[in-house]
Amino acid sequence: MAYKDIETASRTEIRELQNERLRETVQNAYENVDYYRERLDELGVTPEDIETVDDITELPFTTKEDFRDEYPDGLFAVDREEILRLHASSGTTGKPKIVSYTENDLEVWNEVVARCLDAAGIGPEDTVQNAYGYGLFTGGLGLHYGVEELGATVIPIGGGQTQRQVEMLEDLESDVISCTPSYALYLAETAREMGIDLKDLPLRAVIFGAEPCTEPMRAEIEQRLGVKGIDIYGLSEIIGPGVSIECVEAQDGLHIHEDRFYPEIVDPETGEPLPEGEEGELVLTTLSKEALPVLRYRTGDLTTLNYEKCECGRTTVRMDNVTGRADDLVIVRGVNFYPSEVEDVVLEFDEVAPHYRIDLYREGNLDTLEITTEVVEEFDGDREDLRSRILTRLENVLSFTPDQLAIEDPGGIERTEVGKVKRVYDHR
Ligand code: DLL
Repeated sequence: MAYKDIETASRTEIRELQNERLRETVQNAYENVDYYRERLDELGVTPEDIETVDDITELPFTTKEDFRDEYPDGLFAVDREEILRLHASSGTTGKPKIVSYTENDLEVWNEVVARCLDAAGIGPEDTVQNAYGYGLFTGGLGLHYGVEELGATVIPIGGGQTQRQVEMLEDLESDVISCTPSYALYLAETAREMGIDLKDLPLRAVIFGAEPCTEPMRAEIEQRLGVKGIDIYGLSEIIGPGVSIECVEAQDGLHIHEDRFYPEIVDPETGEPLPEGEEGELVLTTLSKEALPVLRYRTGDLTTLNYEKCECGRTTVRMDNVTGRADDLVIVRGVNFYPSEVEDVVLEFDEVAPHYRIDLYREGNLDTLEITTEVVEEFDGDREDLRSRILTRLENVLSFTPDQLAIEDPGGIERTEVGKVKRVYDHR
């Protein structure tokens, strides 16, 4: 059952609401953000030109560079007095992107996260152990207030303290845990070392997100934790977690809260809109943000959109799971691949653990690729034979031979206890 009527409204009703909210958003951006007013003036576009979402392509894109250039608050549309909270996005280089929320923005955020949890089959009777990091990262507080909004119980444990997490899962009988997919696996490993099998606990779902997760990786999580793995998506620039989620009924794409965020798919190279169903870069426009209205944000995330009605009854558009970003593309000696392709191969082999790293070096003028994975505890076979079988699969999938494939002992690959996992190390 949908939390809000809008989730099952007709496409016409959804469109009407989007048109109205888009007009308000453009007005807000034009009147209150110098940056947008200058950009629109340059393009000769006035807010009156944008009547419906069909006119959205007249608007300029916003990029992560714009956030950096306007650091810290050049994109804000309200005065500091009206801002209740600031967060910052997890950038690894340069200045972070600072994002802000009015009282109303926080209410919207709580609402969309609560709607996500509801779609994931979570209700007021449930206890959610929130293992996303609290602080500037939007994951912790974003999920936290959504759980409370829904009327469920939240355990604000945050990231890390993995043994404590396992104890809490056991002692407080948490029904759900929210964390990154890589952390879910680490949790299962730690539990095992503590002599606890998570499958024996009441835990029934993991709300994972903030990182890509391939289907084999999801299967691994579900099997090791004895849970359903539900994918939640979001980004700080747009709101944080809560942009979209899979419904528990169909788990066939992530329902976007279209009354709050307007999605488009564009060609990552040219920025041209792509026909429905084609894979490209997700572009999002906020439809009701006050403090930080964002027009056509280039998320960098690759996905497709599906407007068919879902078997859960929701009529909102669904996006595919994001397994890669346009800028994740690895290019080695002219060959292109996404890390998710390596992940798929690694997970085909029961003899290796679902952990890997990719190292890129430059030797002279030559790029080299090293892949490292590790065997599972139970493995007692011939490592050389295993290595050559994995290498053959990698050659098939990547269409060239990695320069090195290392197979480490169990635990050989560093785990990420707090924050997002890093799998690609480009030393070039
Ligand atoms: O990661 C917000 C979030 C927190 C989402 C908790 C879900 C759960 P940022 O730190 O700004 O915000 O990073 C946003 O992370 O553009 C994607 O590249 C990636 N990402 C987020 N969710 C998913 C997902 C949070 N479900 C960036 N699948 C996004 C794949 C994801 N990638």
